[in-house]
Amino acid sequence: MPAKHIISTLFLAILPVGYCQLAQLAVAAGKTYFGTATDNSELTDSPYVAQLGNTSDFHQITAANSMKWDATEPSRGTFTFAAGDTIANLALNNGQILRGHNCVWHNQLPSWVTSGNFDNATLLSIVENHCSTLVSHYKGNIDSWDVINEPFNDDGTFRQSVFFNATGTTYIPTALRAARAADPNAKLYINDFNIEGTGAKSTAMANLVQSLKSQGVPIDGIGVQAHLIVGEVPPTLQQNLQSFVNLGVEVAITELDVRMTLPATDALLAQQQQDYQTVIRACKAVSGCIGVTIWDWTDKYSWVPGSFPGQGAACPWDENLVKKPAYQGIVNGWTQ
Ligand code: 9MR
Repeated sequence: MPAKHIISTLFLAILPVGYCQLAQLAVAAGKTYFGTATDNSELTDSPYVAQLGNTSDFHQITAANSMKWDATEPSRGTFTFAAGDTIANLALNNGQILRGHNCVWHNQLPSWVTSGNFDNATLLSIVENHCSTLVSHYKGNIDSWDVINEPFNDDGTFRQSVFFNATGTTYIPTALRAARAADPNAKLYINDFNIEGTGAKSTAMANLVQSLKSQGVPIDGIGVQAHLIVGEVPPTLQQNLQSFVNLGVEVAITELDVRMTLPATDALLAQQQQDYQTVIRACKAVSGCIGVTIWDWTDKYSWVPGSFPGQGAACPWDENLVKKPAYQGIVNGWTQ
């Protein structure tokens, strides 16, 4: 961790609990960070930017889109880092920890990757070059990278992505090794959704991590996205986080939000408060759960309504940047 982060972390740790906000409480609970995703298009909104830079609540950020493949290598061998750099510089200026998201994902790929009909060896060299160049560019600035994003189907089989179809699972160690070589100090993660509770997909993730470790492939963490539904936090969450940690890796909650069917009623917001509290408490209880990131902090910029019509209100602040009961749920999760 850069010296700036160590100093801000120490500062957070000595504040009395009554004055504390989300990041301070996370540190007081022994965690490395509490943070949020953000996106470049949001950075023209001054009140939004002010709260984004409030390190008492957020001392970690993730770029929601601008470090993805379509943003960073839109044509083969041509790398564009301007948008990603904006987020990286914001983090640096604010003294916030930065998470890299992501190197290899089936989504948000440029068409030269999806339609290239590359053979195994060529696609592996493309994956290697992409990860190596991306991770090298941000070397020293990024604490953890989601090197592999969403490799599984919900039944625990491997997703039939362009990478899997050409290389089987070989793209996974190729990407991880390239990332390790590019920035030996960054922690390397595999990140997925619907691995919050126990089940086929979580078992598949555990088996993959175990197999990578037994082959000496670098892997440091499992990212549990936690795009959840109000009233449906899996009861096995804490147990599942612990079983991931027992594999010899750390875990992070990387993309937390809790959506509901609109309109948001008092009862739904109260349940959402409880759900946020349950998730935070589970991370608190598992020492290898190192931090939590919410997938943006305000409903104003949540991805949910765009992907699930009729649903939303998933974040701890509402569309007017006002704290919802969910905020108190996070506070309670860290403190109780
Ligand atoms: O928040 C991101 C949204 O702006 C994009 O339109 C979307 C495209 O798929 O990706 C969102 O972020 C996703 C993340 O990268 C991976 N996990 C699921 C997230 C929500 O879709």
